[in-house]
Amino acid sequence: MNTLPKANPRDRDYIAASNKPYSAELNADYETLGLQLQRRGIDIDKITRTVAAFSVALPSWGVGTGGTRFARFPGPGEPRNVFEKLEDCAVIHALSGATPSVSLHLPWDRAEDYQALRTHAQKLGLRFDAMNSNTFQDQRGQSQSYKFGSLTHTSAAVREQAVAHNVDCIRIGQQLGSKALTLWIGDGGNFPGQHHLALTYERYLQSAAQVYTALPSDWRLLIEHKMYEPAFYSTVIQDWGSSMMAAQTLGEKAMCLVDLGHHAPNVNIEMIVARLIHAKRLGGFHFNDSKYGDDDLDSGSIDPYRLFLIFNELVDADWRRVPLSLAHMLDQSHNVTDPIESLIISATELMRAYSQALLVDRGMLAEHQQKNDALMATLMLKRAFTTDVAPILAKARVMNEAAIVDPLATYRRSGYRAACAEARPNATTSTSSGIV
Ligand code: RM4
Ligand code: MN
Ligand code: MN
Repeated sequence: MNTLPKANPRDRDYIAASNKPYSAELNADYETLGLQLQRRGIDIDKITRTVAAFSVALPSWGVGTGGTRFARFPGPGEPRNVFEKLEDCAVIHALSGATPSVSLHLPWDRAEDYQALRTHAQKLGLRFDAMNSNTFQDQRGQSQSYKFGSLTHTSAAVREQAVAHNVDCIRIGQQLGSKALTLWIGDGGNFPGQHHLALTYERYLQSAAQVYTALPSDWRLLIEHKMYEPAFYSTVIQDWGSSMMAAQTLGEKAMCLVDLGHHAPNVNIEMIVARLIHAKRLGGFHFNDSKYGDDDLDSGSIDPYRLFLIFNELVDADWRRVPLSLAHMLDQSHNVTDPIESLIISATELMRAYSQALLVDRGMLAEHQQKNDALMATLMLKRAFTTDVAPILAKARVMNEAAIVDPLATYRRSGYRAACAEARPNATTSTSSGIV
């Protein structure tokens, strides 16, 4: 394997050559697992096909090195513009087989020619997922400041500017073939008394209604809540209750988006998911992980069981034939790793959690629940979670075009990062703090 030349990881031949040494091993492992699952009444091929059909959108801002409010330590060869971000996203998709779409953030991803951007994406085999607006930073040339809020600001002029920016995001998204706008605002206060809690929410509803009105008929508005940060005392859309009431007030195109990192530690997120499914307002996810107050660690890196329990709710809804149409996206900040590597692994972790959730024997689980056999019920989940599904994941990648057996090793061996460092000589060297 070491004799392979440095190569473009998007090259199918390179991927096929990388797969070759593993295929006999994989077939043997897959067969063994298939027999084990058969004894549990599970058809492995059915699971693999379902997992292979899973996909998650990449955050355009995730392919650059992230930072904290203290510092940012950029890595070599970072993408310098949205076109280069898409190239990195295409590498992630070629290797993971699970990330065919990209979510853009404006104005970070502003381009002069959106048709050209769409064509570029098509050539790379990518499409555009939800658009993300940004009214948590001031933008060059704008007349009003968001220092004290945007859609909920006390000043009508600021609110109008924030609404106009969101409408602009929709219009640009239409040119790109996107079908959703994700609305996350940082609005909120740092001091008790700073904001009138009730009136601020009312202003949110009025502004959000204007954005909602601008949605094309086949678009959705995904409302994202976040407990705190940048506001530290009273964030306007701080929880799923505020988000769901807003969605219900706005109309049926408005749905709630759950960013896993936007909750207090130990919050039972899978229950929030279950409630939103019940209310028919679950619109999608921003996947990541967290330990304390952070919201952007790699998916599955801290608490893979929680990730599994969330997927368990989704699979359960499917089992009960509750229709769901979800926008899945990774929303992570990679401060100490190569972002491409983190995103490949994160996409894989989602597929792992999904596969494990598909292994739960739901009939048996329902029986144990009915009989109040708490221990047997919880063991049904543990049994699925502790199954090593690696052969399913590898097979799903092989089944997907341009999929591979060991994505990370193949990426590293290709020398892509070093090639980027040469091809992108003027990548940002800024060491200032920041979210991206
Ligand atoms: C926020 C939130 C948004 C994301 C920004 C960059 O915490 O997660 O979804 O757009 O960060
Ligand atoms: Mn998010
Ligand atoms: Mn976040």
